[in-house]
Amino acid sequence: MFRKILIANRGEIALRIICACKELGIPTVAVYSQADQNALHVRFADEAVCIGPPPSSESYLNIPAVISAAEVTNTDAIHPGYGFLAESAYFAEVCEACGIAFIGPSPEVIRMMGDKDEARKAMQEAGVPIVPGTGKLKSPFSSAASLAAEIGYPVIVKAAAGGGGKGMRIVRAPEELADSLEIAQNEALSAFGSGDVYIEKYLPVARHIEFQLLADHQGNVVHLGERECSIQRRYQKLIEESPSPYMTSELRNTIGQLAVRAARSVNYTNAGTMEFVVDDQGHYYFMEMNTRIQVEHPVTEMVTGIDLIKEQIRLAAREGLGYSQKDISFRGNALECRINAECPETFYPSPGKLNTFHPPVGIGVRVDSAAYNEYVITPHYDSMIAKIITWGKNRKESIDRMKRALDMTVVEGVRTTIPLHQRILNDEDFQAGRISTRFLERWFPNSK
Ligand code: MV4
Repeated sequence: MFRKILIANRGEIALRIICACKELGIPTVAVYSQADQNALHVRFADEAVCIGPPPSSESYLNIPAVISAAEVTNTDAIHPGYGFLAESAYFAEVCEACGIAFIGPSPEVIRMMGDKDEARKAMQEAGVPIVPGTGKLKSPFSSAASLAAEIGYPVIVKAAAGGGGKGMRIVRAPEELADSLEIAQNEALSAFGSGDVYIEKYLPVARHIEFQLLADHQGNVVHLGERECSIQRRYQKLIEESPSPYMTSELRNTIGQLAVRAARSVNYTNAGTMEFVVDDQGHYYFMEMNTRIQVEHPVTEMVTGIDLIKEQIRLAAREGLGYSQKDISFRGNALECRINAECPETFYPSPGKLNTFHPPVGIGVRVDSAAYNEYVITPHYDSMIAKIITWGKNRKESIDRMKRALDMTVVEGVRTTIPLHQRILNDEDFQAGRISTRFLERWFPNSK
């Protein structure tokens, strides 16, 4: 096992990783920017190293600074959390070259999955259904019009280096294609440094369902069921849950086993998520694979009882899984609401000081947060204040708990997404489990 773990992140996920390390008896090192001097991850880690000024490009994304902090503290492993360096194959390689374990999959598999076109090819080879589409297209896109016509409209243009909805454009008719390709290419070039784009058939009423996987270095892979993440706005997830109200245990076994086989076929290790879109007929298609721990991992922890961060650490230390698929069972339902410092109507960030922060408590309620009274949400980082997670013996109990938990949450000083969550939880369609990626369109017709 590791002697000491450095956490290359901030906020609630840094605290979450400290929790796992404390329970495992492993000392921790926090890194922080000048904006985070008073942050809880700094307080609760055993050591802390300032790695630069507030902008993340000069601190949390500064690889030499992070590696130096690991060297001076004699750290033998780094947990990257999510965001920042979590999906940088280059960073994982640098860790390896410095003799520091990267708590995540191999650089090779991070790189493969980071290229959505490569990922699609690998999954197709493993027998996983993918949406009809093209390979990477080259400017001036002379072949695009005929390829898109062959696929059939609507189509969606995606950036190969994208993910999570970045660099995507839905194209409803042939005359919009050329402009969409151009815009997507430019967006991708400035956001990811690569302008590679490709075209897929667009599935209009789709659900976003993702499977959690765990894999050791001996080729053992299990799935921990799915998370339903269809309630999004501008590709920002608002509410996640497990299990999905659409899933049958039969479909879970089918997709789960397929995902397990596919992960094994690319020598996947550590924790990962395979994301699918599922249409109204129950057809499912691979979308992308996330090679990190995800924001919404707690809902899976709540229904399986498995601590995903501890598992990541154990697996990175090359311990075997120690259990198989038949040992994993699912109990009840869990929901997660992301509470952001945002205007609930416009979704504009609302940074500022939390004059009062009182998180909800009580049976079946979990709060993952790094906020406290007088905590300041700075515009330098993302605007999440807390994740409220509820567990119930069934979906109704979990929803009822979430409603009362939100009623008993006090956030003063900034605007939050709590009113929007309350509106969703009180919605008849949501309560009946009738959700899709278009759920919020009715209320926000101008967004995608
Ligand atoms: C799609 C899709 C439908 N058809 N691709 C969005 C995030 C990224 N991981 C993949 N995403 C999607 N890709 C095809 N071919 C639907 C989504 C999607 C979505 C689209 C519009 C509005 C909300 C959405 C929520 C989840 C997934």
